[in-house]
Parts: sequence; structure tokens; C-alpha cells
Amino acid sequence: MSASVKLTLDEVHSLSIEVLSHAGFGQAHAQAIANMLYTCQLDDCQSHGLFRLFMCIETIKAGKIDPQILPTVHETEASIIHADARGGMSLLAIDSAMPKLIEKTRKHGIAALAVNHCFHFSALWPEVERLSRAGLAAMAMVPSHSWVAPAGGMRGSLGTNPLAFSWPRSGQDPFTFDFATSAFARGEIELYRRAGKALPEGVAIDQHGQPTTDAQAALDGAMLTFGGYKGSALSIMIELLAGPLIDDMTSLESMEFAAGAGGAPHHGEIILAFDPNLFSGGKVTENHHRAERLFADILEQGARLPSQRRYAARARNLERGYVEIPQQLHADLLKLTGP
Ligand code: NDP
Ligand code: PYC
Repeated sequence: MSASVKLTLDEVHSLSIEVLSHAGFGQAHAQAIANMLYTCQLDDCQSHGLFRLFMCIETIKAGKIDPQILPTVHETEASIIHADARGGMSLLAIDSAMPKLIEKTRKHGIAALAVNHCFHFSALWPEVERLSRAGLAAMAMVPSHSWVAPAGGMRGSLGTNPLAFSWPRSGQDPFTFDFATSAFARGEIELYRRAGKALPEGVAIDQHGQPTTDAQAALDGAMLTFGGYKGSALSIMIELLAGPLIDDMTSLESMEFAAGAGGAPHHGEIILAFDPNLFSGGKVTENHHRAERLFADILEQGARLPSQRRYAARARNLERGYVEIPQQLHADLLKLTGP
């Protein structure tokens, strides 16, 4: 890391609250967002930690969000819960619906949370990890803005569309992964631009459809999916499941809705949860051993599990009581606390 600043864990939270409150977010939203930023920064997830305060502020400035509005949660007879953010940020809506999602999953074995009409800027792993800490397996997906070209295409049709999955492990941190289906998350490209660093090959094309390693040209052109046509198909699946399936916008529609205004994309999110107890007919322990055998086989080869880096960062940062962020980021964030 270039020149960095140490922030205590309390400072991560309080700086977030200060910036968010100053910008006009209501208290409940500021708390929900600050908790998410704290959770990500604690695990050294730089692209979706404190850095995301800029996107939150831009979202207010774009003038389409209601930063005070409270979400509603509606339970159906089926195993679907609807959380309507009503044009606010997603996180308070999700927090409000999580206990019902857990309850319904334990009752039916499988349940889904459809989050609608939300502005969305955050990482998904905290949501699925939380469900696994309640003993459930879980998946989450969201579209974003149509920045990403489909395999073989030349312009953005798809979002950066992250897919997160988590599996509960007894006595250990859950097996969790969460990644954009674009080769790089947009936040990551923004960090490269801020640092003046060249992107690796294969991440983006410029406005003329030519491969580029220039971060600004990538932001102005189109991003690429990971894994060619395979990542492209997964990304389309996410558009469908977290868009038309739940009566909400695709990334194309979200981009049109923004109409050039900055800030977080506006769309829906789907979270699916599975109860290993009901699926396995009560044979959780036996099947837990199966999963553990698989993890052990992977680790024995010298490979690592997704989230191992995050959990190690969390343990280290909790023990030392602080995180490190780039000095420039800190200076830019402090400017958001004043008039
Ligand atoms: P990364 O490429 O940084 O990491 C993806 C995942 O792969 C993590 O779970 C990571 O674990 C794991 N991983 C990385 N390297 C290895 C390895 N060598 N072996 C095994 N596992 C590995 O993710 P992205 O940059 O694509 O996404 C970053 C974040 O951006 C995500 O949290 C995502 O939700 C968010 N995002 C949000 C969007 C939105 O619209 N809200 C849109 C796009 C992205 P570990 O963390 O331990 O390294
Ligand atoms: O990093 O691609 C991204 C992103 C989009 C919206 C929030 N994060």
C-alpha cells in the first residue's frame, strides 16, 4: 500500500456515520450502511469498504434517492419474503427482513428474499455469511449498471453482477465466496484509476471496442466478463433472477433510470437460503463431514479456500484494533464531514 493511515475500528464506524449523517441519510440508514462499511473494511475489502462512502454521497447528490425513507417487509404464504426499500438504500431493507428469511428457511427448507426498489452499492458476502452463521447455506445476486459487454459483444449490456455463496461449517468460519461476474469489479477499476495503475489484460475494452489496460478508458468503454462466455451466461442468469423474476430492473434499465446521474445503481436483489437439516433429512452431521472432507482435500494440495484471506485480515485487524487505508482516501473522506 502507498502512504497509509491507521484508523481504529471505532473510527471506521464513527467516520462513516459522520459522513453519512452530514450528507443527509436518516439515522437508521446511516447505521445500516456504516455497519456494512465497517464489516468490509475490517476484512480489508478495500473496494467496498470506506471507499464506498463516495458512492453513497454521489447517490444523494444525484437526487433520486430518499435518504430517510423506511423499508417495508411483506411475508407471503409461499416461502418468499418481499422487502421494499421504497427508493432508499438496500441495506436497511435487508437488515429488516433477515430474521424472517431465517425463520422461513428453517420452516420450509428453502426460502427467498426479494429486495425491491433499492439503491445498491455493497458487497454481498456479509449477507450470505450472516445466514451461514445461522446454520444455513445461502446465495445472493444483484445486477448493477450495464457497464459490461457480453462475450463476443462490444458495448455494455450487463452489470458487474456479483454472485455470493456461503456454506455453514461447525466450529469454523463459513465457506464463503463473493465475486463480480465481470473480470474486475467496477470499484476495483476505480481504485486502479485513483492509484494511476495499469489494469491487467483482459479486463476491459475502450470506447472503440479495442482491448485496454487504461483504467479511465475502461470506465469510459466497457468491462469484460470473467471466463468468456461462461461468465457472460452467469451474468445473464443474475440479470434474470435478480431482475425480471422479482419484478425489478435489469442493469440496462437501471442505467436508463440513472439517466447519466452518478451514484449507486437502482434495482433489486435476490437472496436464497437453504436449511441443510431439512434438505438432508436430519443427517446434518454426516453431510457436514462430507463437506469437510472436500475442503480438506482442497487445502491439502496447497490451494486456499475463498474468504481465507478475509478471515485472516479480520482476525489480525481485530487483534491490533485498527485498519489501514490509503492516506489520500482518508484525506478525501475527511472533506465529506464538513460543510
Ligand atoms: P475478488 O476477485 O477480489 O474476490 C473474489 C472471491 O474469490 C473472494 O471470495 C476471494 O476470497 C476469493 N479468492 C480470491 N483469490 C482466491 C484464490 N487464490 N483462491 C481462492 N479464492 C480466492 O472479487 P471482486 O473484485 O470480483 O468483487 C469484490 C466485491 O465487489 C465483492 O464483494 C462483490 O460483492 C462486490 N461487488 C458488488 C457489486 C454490486 O453491485 N453491489 C458489483 C460487483 C462487485 P478472499 O476475499 O478471501 O480473497
Ligand atoms: O464494484 O462493480 C462494482 C459495484 C457496482 C455497484 C457497487 N459496486
